[in-house]
Amino acid sequence: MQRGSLIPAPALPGTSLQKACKFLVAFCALHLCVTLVYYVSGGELSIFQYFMEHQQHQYRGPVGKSASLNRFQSALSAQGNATPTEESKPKGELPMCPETSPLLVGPLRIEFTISVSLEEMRQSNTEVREGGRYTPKDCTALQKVALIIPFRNRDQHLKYWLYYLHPILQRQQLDYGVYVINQDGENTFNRAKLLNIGYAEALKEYDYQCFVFSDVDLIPMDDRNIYKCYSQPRHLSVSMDKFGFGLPYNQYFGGVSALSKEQFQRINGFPNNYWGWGGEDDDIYNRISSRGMSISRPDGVTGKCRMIRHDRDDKNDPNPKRFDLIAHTRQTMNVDGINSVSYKVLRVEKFPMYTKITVDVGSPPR
Ligand SMILES: [Mn+2]
Repeated sequence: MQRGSLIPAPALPGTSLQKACKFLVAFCALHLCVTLVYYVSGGELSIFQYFMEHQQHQYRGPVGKSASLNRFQSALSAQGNATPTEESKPKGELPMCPETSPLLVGPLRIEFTISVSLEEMRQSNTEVREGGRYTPKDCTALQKVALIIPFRNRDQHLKYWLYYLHPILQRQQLDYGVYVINQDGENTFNRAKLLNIGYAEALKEYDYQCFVFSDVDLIPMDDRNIYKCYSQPRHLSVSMDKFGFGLPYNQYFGGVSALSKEQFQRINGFPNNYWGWGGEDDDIYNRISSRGMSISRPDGVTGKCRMIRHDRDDKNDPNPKRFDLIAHTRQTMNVDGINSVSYKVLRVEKFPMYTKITVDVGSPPR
């Protein structure tokens, strides 16, 4: 005999109140469930990513490897990657970074009156590795970029450059390394040769596909000005405060520029014979246009940048031969460039925020 069916529950007063309470409890439970589901899926979709990664492992090989091993292997397979702009399927466990980084913030306040220290920089950029190397940890970067800075006696400028650029480059989700190419000795400065050396030396360290050549005193004012390579050689410092936030002339290619490995090879790199200030950037422009390429640029707002004001350096006077040299770019570019650069590496120093390569570049011909 079933007890419940025969013995009716005592008729309590307020049955309708009980019903209302039950309904309220049920409603709260439902609300809790919905909130939970929303919270879980809203958390960067991590559940779905985990699910997708798990599936990829099943396709790619035995399950159950440690995450760090998988990451190591994905780094290896990414190194064998052929082209920088390739939008391929995820390599290993990480998906490709998005075409536009979600971390960008747009216009930036850039000032050179604050005090900056390397130690503070190290503490606020904990993911930057020794030698100024960084690799995004949540996705595979679209490009491996070497930043090449020609340098001599500009430590204060370099501090500002590192202070501002490291956070920007990380937000741009680049797999990058910073190389300061330091010209040893007191001979006349040779910017373009230092850039060639930076290209060659960076490639000895890592499979870089893109090279951004930046003066040490130029800081972008907007992180949407991406320090990467494009289908055409890129001029990035298009809107400098020094020139009233515009181009000094249309063919201007100085300051900050980016060339892919292929673009750089195609023009035989940069000229080695420009000693002293000026002309080498115009020579590079001529090399590019004589190979049928054009210059790609950001718009004038995105391309705004600040130059740290300074006096002209010693041993970097305007080069009186520059106009003659530029006139002969087309005849000389096949014999003078990355194919003929001669130098001696004196020191390679790994600092927390950058790699400093000190080189003997020789002296100008008499
Ligand atoms: Mn300058």
